[in-house]
Amino acid sequence: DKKPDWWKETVVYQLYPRSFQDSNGDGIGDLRGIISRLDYLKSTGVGAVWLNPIYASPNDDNGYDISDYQQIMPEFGTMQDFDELLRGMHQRGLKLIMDLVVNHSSDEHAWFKQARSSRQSPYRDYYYWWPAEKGTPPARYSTFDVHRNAWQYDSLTNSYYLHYFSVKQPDLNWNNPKLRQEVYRMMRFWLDKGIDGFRMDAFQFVAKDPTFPPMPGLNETNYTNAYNHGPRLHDYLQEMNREVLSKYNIMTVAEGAGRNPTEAMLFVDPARRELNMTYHFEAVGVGNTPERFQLRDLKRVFTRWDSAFARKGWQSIYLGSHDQPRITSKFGDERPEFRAASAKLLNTFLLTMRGTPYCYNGDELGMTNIRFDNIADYRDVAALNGYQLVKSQGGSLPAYLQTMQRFSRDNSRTPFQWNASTNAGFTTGTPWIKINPSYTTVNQAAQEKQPDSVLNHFRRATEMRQQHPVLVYGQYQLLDAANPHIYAYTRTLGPERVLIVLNFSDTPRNWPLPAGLKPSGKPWLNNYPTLPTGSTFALQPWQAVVVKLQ
Ligand code: TEU
Ligand code: CA
Repeated sequence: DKKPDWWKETVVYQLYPRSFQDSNGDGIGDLRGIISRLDYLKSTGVGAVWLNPIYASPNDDNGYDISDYQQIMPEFGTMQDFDELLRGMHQRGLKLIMDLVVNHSSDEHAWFKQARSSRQSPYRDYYYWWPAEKGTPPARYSTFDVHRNAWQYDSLTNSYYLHYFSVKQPDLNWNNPKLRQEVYRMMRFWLDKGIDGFRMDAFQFVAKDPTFPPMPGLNETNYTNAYNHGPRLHDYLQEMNREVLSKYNIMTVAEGAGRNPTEAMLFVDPARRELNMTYHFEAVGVGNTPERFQLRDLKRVFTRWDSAFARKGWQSIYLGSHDQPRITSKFGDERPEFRAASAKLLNTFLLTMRGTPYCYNGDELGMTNIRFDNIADYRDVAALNGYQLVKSQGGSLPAYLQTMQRFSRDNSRTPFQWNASTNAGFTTGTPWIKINPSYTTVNQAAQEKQPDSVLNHFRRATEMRQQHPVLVYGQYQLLDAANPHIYAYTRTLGPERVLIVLNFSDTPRNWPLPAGLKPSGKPWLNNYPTLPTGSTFALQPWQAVVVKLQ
């Protein structure tokens, strides 16, 4: 009776424009570079591309500090380039999802320049201010600030302004209906061009109590929870849905999902008419520990979130992004003998869970962390300001650099590895950030030629998901929950049942099939030539098998 939701059946490819393809030799990826790679994108089997911000920006936070929402960043190209990109994508049946960054703007946005100029400015109320005559404002934590203080004193009007992120990212005041209408107008501008949706940056943070009640004990581990779900958040989303989203056939996904699955459901319950999807940080958080992650924790998190959405709502499935280290380094095994197999296993996982899969560019090749050992190599404001903080506190800089080697966001922001020529085919100039030396062996051109490459495995996986609705809609059931090395589950839709078995370890392992499960025919997908058969699967290191059950 009802048309299926396209955004449930598609695979989203997250594309970091700065690092994807440079077309003019300035060392910075750009829109014409992306245009030149559209056939490649199409060939991977993804259906939608989420572009990180491409709007005018002084680039304090690589485009997440926007100075004009309706202009293209000159480094990335022109509005003509954008229109051509969108046309080229639509001609190939690819959807385009844009980043919507409206928790904050740049301090160089015209609104903020006006707002800071005078307490009487009509734009004053577009941002949050605390007049200094009221004393020091109640403590708020900022994740990127060198002092971790979200209040910045501005002498021009003797007031503090609020910035949850960097000092160049003042928070927009969503309590102000004029601001909200400006945002909706801007959204319509892009939607009327024909874009297919928005990924809504840090959206769970937009609602704030303008009286700023005290939040004692705020720190880097609890600020996300504390800032989540401020008053009227869902009023704003319902208003936005009424006035903008509901008028278009688009997909919306909020970064941040509240504090738990129950809060996440409030964003996506269709009856509430807000958004289609959110994504949470619990799964990626499992790997952000000093020790290597525990597979049982990963299973527990994914299984808990799946069950919360089993009857209504929809999830996003991801392991990596431009904010996270490379998935192969973090959840797989980057050693040369295991890199490819583990990357294929992780992609098998992403494409066989219930929810819309998100692949971060380069993960379809199994790219790995770069591990800079010098602070001068870093570009990320978070890494650089973190270094300043440790330094000013007299902390251990070597220890900080060691942590950054594992967790820095720059690990996943190095240029895409197209081929083995100079600069990996990314640029003819000097790249804005160093290229991972692994490009001589790990690159798209080489993988294109190898039938069993990570890339070609990714293509088989997207095609498999496309062909089998059970992998999109089928019910998920975890098997052998306590097993510390094997992640096994079934997906079931009507009479059809599929088994997925993933050996998350560098050791061959035997996995006895639970009673009653009988494979039927050849696996749909397998990252080894050997087929596990019989009532026990003899699995190779990092082997990943998808097989239909009788
Ligand atoms: O990230 C929001 C967010 O919650 C981040 O603080 C995240 O926890 C952090 O990057 C992990 O290191 C979004 C964008 O994805 C990020 O790239 C931006 O820097 C941030 O918003 C500000 O716009
Ligand atoms: Ca360029």
